[in-house]
Amino acid sequence: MFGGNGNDNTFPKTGLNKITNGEFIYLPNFFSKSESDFYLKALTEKVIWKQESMNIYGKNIDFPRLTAWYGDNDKPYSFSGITLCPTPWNEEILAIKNKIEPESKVVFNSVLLNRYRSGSDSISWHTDAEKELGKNPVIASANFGETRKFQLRHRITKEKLEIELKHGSLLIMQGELQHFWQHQVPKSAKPLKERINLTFRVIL
Ligand SMILES: O=C(O)CCC(=O)C(=O)O
Ligand SMILES: [Mn+2]
Repeated sequence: MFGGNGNDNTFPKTGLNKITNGEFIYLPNFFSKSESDFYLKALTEKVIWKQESMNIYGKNIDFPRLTAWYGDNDKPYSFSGITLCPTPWNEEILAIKNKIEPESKVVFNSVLLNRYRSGSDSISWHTDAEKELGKNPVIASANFGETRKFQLRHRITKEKLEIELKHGSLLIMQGELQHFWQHQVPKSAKPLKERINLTFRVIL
């Protein structure tokens, strides 16, 4: 069962949510419907999407999603056994960045984009706690397209929380969250449309 500190009806709250060992800001209608429709189309068409793969025991396994890495610095970023070099910002991604920065109180220098083509695409349990993100990183996650479940799991207590990330929502993860909680977007057996997620980060 996924809970929310014992009270499912009020979780997550719009705004700041403080949980054990971390906090996040949840803004379900951060982007208007027309802005969200515009960004979904523009990002689908203009982003340079890549099918990355990971070598597991000598076999190349495709990631179950398409990815892209944009940013203003030339420091490569490594995760899940791959290293990505940033593509320079485009107009739409910069506009999204400019809109979320005042809310996040951080100036981001890079963004990882994930494109989930259907319910078969997913991202499995992980933290965004690589050392180049520093201690207690602020990560702002913008969502366009299909609603997907975003699940959090405490690394010690195994407590689980779930947030539905819908078209136009913004989730800002901060505090100790990345050090104590893993997160995932699970696969779904339901037929689901495309979803694009952008996680803005500061690479030190
Ligand atoms: O798609 C999402 O909501 C999460 C993506 C994510 O966790 C990541 O890219 O590190
Ligand atoms: Mn992540």
